[in-house]
Amino acid sequence: MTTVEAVSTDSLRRDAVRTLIGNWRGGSTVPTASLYPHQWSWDSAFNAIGWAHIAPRRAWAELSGLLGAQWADGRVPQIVFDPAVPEDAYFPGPWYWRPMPPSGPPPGVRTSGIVQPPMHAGAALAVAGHDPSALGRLYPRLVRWHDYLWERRLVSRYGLIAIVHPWESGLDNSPAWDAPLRAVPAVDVDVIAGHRRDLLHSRSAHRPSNEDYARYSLLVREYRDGGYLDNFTDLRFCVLDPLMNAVFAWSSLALASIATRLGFDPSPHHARAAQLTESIEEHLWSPSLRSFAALDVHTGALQPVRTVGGLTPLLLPGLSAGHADALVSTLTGPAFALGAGATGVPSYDLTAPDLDLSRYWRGPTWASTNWLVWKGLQTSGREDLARVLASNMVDLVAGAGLREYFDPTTGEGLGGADFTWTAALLLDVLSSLKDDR
Ligand code: 9WN
Repeated sequence: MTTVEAVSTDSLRRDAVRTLIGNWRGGSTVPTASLYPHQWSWDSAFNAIGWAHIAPRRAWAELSGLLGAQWADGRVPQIVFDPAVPEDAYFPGPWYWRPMPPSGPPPGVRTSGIVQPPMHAGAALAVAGHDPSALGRLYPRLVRWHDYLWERRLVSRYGLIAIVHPWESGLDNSPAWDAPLRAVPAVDVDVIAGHRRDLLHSRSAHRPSNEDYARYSLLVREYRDGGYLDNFTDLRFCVLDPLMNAVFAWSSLALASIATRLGFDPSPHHARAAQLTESIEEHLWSPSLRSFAALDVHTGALQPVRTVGGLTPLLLPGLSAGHADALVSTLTGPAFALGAGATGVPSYDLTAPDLDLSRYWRGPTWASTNWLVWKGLQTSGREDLARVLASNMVDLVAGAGLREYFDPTTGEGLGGADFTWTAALLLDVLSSLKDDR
């Protein structure tokens, strides 16, 4: 594989800046022009972290635009649709999510009705390190977003928040959803296959199956027809995901820091982070996997698979030393092989029989999850491994360009090209490597 020595970091930085600028649409950045032509929620948070290094005003515009589409009930939608993009450019487009309930988006704003991991307070705190100007304006919206998750998505029996669709996880096609998705019938497979637009831009071997798309679509229709109410017993898919909960706890700590900076009371945010951390440790730890795992609320079963999401509680400073050490040994062992053969953290266990190194979220490595694990290693005091992962992230781009994802064993670039979060997070990593020297 080409390494960072062979391609100068200046030219990588230039490519990253060019990609961010090329994907900028005046108020937000599309993840990649043809495959994902709208604004995505957790992408925007990662994008803002990158923009902060070169144009903090754009970082704030990105976060403000997303939070401007916040629903009346406080949720921040997974997608904000660009009205200038044709209805059928992406499936499911705006029509599929309608009608919107009274608790929905502001008038005239078209969004999907599900959410994604709440990276935004963490991103806002990072942007504020470069330019704090919009922090006070965004704080009340961030608080309402966290309140929505805490009040409407909390499964009180477990003290954790639920996702009601695999797309809410960000790791959409992860093997962690296979068993919970078996409870969802694959209906109208041919009709849905005909609606798909992703296969026009990406190889079918890299994307989810038509059967899974039929299941995803049915889940959307049922949630929509129920008025987007979070009545878990009525929803076929209801899962406690370690990444969703770890990111929520991490962002709650960021919101506490923001509150302190602005002169507000940080204690509710601290309390949530502590409760989430405790519940993650109590309910999502799998001793046999030596990792955290997703829990299906309907069956009570922990999913018996190791995925990168299970490693992300490393982000939490309150995690017990025992769990943090076990996660690090899982990360460096044969399943993820950090520093031991893999470049970047694979999205799925390299020893699993159904590993698929080119299919999305079933093996490839991604900038977004690498960045979360990188931050997690720093939080857990594993600077040595954090540096290995940071150089892996740079090497992947040096070898294959700013792709959506990569084969962690060969470094081959996969999925969409000129991918915004790959560029944005590369800028962040390059800046930290520079600071290290
Ligand atoms: C559905 C935009 C998004 C990311 C997700 C990634 C992929 C969408 C899709 O692209 O999901 O949300 O159509 O496959 O899985 O994490 O936010 O980059």
